[in-house]
Amino acid sequence: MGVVNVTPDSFSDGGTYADPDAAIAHGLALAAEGADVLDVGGESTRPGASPVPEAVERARVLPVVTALAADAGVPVSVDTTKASIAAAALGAGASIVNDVSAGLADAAMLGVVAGADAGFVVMHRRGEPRTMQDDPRYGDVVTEVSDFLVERLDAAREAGVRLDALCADPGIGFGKTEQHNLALLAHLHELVERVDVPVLVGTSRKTFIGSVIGATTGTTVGPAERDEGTLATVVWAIDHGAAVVRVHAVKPAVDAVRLWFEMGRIDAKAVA
Ligand code: PMM
Repeated sequence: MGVVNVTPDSFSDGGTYADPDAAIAHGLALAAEGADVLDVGGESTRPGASPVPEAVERARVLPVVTALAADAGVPVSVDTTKASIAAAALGAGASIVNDVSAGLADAAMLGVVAGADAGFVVMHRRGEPRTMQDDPRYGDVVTEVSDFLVERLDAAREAGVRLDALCADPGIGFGKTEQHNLALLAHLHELVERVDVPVLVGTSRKTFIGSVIGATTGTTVGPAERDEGTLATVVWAIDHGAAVVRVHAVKPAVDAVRLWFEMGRIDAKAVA
């Protein structure tokens, strides 16, 4: 899944593709690099971000969804917590809703997704972007995140979303410390088994990657310098059962996963 942020303030690529034409060109380039899905977002979810008014989000997202759904040749998802934006994007050709609130931010969301027979990504987060990194605590992060996802997947099914339209996401970096993120990745297989639907993992350029590298090198590692670290988490996530990885840099991820795949299927005894 390639990230297309049409925002002035995302932590990872803020402002680079705020103009719709630049975002469309970027999405087409990501599809050409091998993205199987393009995820278009018009509201930053970075820690500390403020909510975006509906009209602003709509104006950012719709032209980009419309163009990419028509021309990219891959499914388009819309990264939103608002049912009205989801409905408009689905009407404009998107086929998946990626909701970082798991349908909790807007009571109309599950009905919109079910009514459109769209795909739905259910993500775990703790708190709102403005406050979510204020000392998050868990007793057992893997179990608590898994329990939440199972509960929200059940709610989506009860609202009429088909089981085969659902995907679950532990929400790396959303109300989690570096240790919580590492624990969720370390035990990803347990979460994958628990939720029993395809799992999406989004580690790309997140703070914990910079922290881990910075702790050993004694430097500050900004988002633009986190792609190599991201790759390790991408291969790890796929190797531990993730079905989808959400990344900014698509080509390196596609290449790395191709190598992982070939290593996994080689029959050493059949090699002369
Ligand atoms: N991360 C971000 C935004 N949307 N959606 C899902 N499902 N999973 C994620 O991990 C996720 C997301 C934040 O990253 P960005 O600001 O670079 O898009």
